Amino acid sequence: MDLRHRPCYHFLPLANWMNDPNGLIQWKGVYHLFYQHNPHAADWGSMHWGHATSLDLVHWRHQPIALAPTPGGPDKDGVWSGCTIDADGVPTLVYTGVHPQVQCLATSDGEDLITWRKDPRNPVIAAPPAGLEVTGFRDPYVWREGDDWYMVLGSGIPDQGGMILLYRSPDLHTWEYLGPLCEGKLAETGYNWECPNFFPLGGRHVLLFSPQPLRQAHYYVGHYEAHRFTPERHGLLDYGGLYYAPQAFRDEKGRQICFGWLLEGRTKEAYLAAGWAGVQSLPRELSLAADGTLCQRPVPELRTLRRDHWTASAGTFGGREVLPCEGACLEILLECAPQNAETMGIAVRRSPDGVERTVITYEVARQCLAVDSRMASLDLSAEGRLAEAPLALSDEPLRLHIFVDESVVEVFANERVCLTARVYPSREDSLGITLEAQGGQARLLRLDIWTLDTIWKSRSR
Ligand code: DQQ
Repeated sequence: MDLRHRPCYHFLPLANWMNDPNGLIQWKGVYHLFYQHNPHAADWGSMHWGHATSLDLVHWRHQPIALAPTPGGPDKDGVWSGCTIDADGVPTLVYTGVHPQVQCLATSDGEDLITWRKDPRNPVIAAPPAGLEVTGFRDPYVWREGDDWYMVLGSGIPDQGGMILLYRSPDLHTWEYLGPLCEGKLAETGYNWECPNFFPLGGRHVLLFSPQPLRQAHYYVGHYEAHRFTPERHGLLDYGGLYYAPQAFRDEKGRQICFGWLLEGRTKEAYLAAGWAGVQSLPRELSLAADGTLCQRPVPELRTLRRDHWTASAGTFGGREVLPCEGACLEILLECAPQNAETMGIAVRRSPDGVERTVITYEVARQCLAVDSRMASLDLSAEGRLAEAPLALSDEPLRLHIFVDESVVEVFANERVCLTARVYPSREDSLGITLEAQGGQARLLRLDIWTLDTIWKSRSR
């Protein structure tokens, strides 16, 4: 296996393929992260549920595979995405078995959630609602409301668009279809919605979904009443184009925490050769701004990874300034405001001659934040891109919180826009950082940089 470019503090399995986060839960103090995993290759296929545990959302311990396909069973062709619930004290996984797509249960009697027993009555939902032709029927997300359980499933109607199906059950075994929770338009949000999450937040309801074929994670904030959801606000959880299928859960502190799958940004040949593919995003705490915008911030537990610290005094900057610190695993807090600059930002993973670089720039006139990874690597198997996000700043500085982790650059801007890139510099010395402003000067209000520790005890990362 090729260890180059493997992140040090973003979670990933020891080898092979990972995609969606599944079954996130804090059970008796311990955080559990399950995930879509192919243990046989660094490629999507033969879906299992991998498993890892953590006491702090930052340091993870690999656990044995939680669920594997059962030959001849309803999940013979794969154990696809789903959730974990506390069913009156019994840890219960609700997931999709294929093919065809059906909904199944598994329970654990241990407190450590290591061993799972599939329910002999599986599947508990054997087919889509009678008379409904659907583009997909998967990824259950279940919650308790009153005396009943509710489930949303990702789906869509051919030629119409994505749709969320809503079910209700008194006992997790018999399910009644209540109707569509909400639906989208084909031209706007694709033909099939995957991995729905639906939960209350800040007095409203939030729906997360990942529409095919868009490869984006969307959110709606809106109003839920009488089994219907009316969206009022819409946005993307991440504008980098490599973040998909997020899952959110409420932890014991009452925080709504979200992980998402970070795809590779290199060719399939490259990740097959590397022997690993797929990374989880950092855990992000979700909240709502007063206007209903979904806010995301990295959980404060990540500060325990901070090691060497460098800070700059406030002042102005213009042109390109090489900073006296560097690294491939960094946390950067940058606050700046345009004095008369047209663009301002910071470059990371930069080679001394600037041939390799990843540039994070705010363009003042267009009110646009961009992460440009097109020059991140001289290696042609790295698929760099220019990703942009709208970011209107009124009476506030640009506040960037940047996490560089070998091949991950995860950017939080003013707690309301996220943009993640994958970068694969070819040069060992692509570690530098430059502060950049064009067209004039920018005011530097704050710049703190820390090197970050690895979360793994050995180099097995
Ligand atoms: N990944 C799973 C599906 C889901 C998709 C299969 C989203 O359950 O719809 O690996 O990435």
